[in-house]
Amino acid sequence: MIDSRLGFAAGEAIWALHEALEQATHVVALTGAGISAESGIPTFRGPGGLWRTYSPLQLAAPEAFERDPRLVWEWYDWRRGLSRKAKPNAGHIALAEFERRMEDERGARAFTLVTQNVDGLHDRAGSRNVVKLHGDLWLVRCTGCGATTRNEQVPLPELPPRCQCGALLRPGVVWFGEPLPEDAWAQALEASQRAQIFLVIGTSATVYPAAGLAHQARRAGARVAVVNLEASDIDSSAAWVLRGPAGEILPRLL
Ligand code: BV8
Ligand code: ZN
Repeated sequence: MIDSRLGFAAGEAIWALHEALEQATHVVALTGAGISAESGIPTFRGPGGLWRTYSPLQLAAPEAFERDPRLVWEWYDWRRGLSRKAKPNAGHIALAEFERRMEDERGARAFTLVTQNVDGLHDRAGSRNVVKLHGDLWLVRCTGCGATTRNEQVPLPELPPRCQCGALLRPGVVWFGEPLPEDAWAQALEASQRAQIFLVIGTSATVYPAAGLAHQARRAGARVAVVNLEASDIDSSAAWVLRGPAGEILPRLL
């Protein structure tokens, strides 16, 4: 595939970016649903991203949960089942190995993986420091007493699940209109200010503030690289655009 801006075949763009990564002392990678697509988990906007006749934008929202907690939980129970069956793919694994190499060669905070995904596949691939901007499918939080616990039951025995205190449990994820976890956001921001290279992998870069991290990094001097199947809003501010599946590109790149 030819990248119009650089006039290289993707292969040469991969080489140029690989060289730049070799020199970098601080790298951030921001991932989205696209990196889990090759593990069989449908993306938000791509084919198969619909569940029954609902769009994620309708279901991943507090109003939907207020209105019909059982319906929302049926969707999350379905996604938990998919995520459990899914295996980390070569893209997840390449990022976990890159984290280890960067740590060995350049120290503990040389590489920061920031994800919008909630499926837990980065953790299962061996990534150790995963900044989860939008929470975690495997956490549930009580709408009454606020207790947050890890719950990996698939399927859930009853929908909607309830806390011992009797109140409804909700998925431990960030819905539209909800603030991001403060510590995760602070960590992502801090790493983005330090990065020389900011990788944007498998995301349509349409949801904020997550998508804004690449602009923050660039303003602080980073060069942005995109690995994505399709064009996205972020391409215009990228020094490299590698068009193709993350599962193929990342092992070659990293
Ligand atoms: C907040 C967790 C404020 C839940 C998710 C109007 C304008 C601008 C912004 C807004 C607006 N109205 C509202 C907002 C804010 C809103 C927002 O950005 N809305 C968008 C839709 C416009 N944001 C929020 O509400 C955020 N909170 O702003 O709070 C606030 C502050 C203080 C106090 C109170 C409130 C919270 C947003 C978090 C929502 N939760 N997920 C769950 O998962 O169930 S969002 C969800 O969709 C993901 O987490 C991700 O962030 C987002 C986008 O999905 P992607 O990961 O990018 O996936 P997508 O399908 O879109 O794209 C996949 C890409 O991969 C494609 O490009 C495809 O080509 C590519 N691909 C496919 N296969 C491959 C591949 N690439 C490589 N290899 C492959 N094999
Ligand atoms: Zn409770």
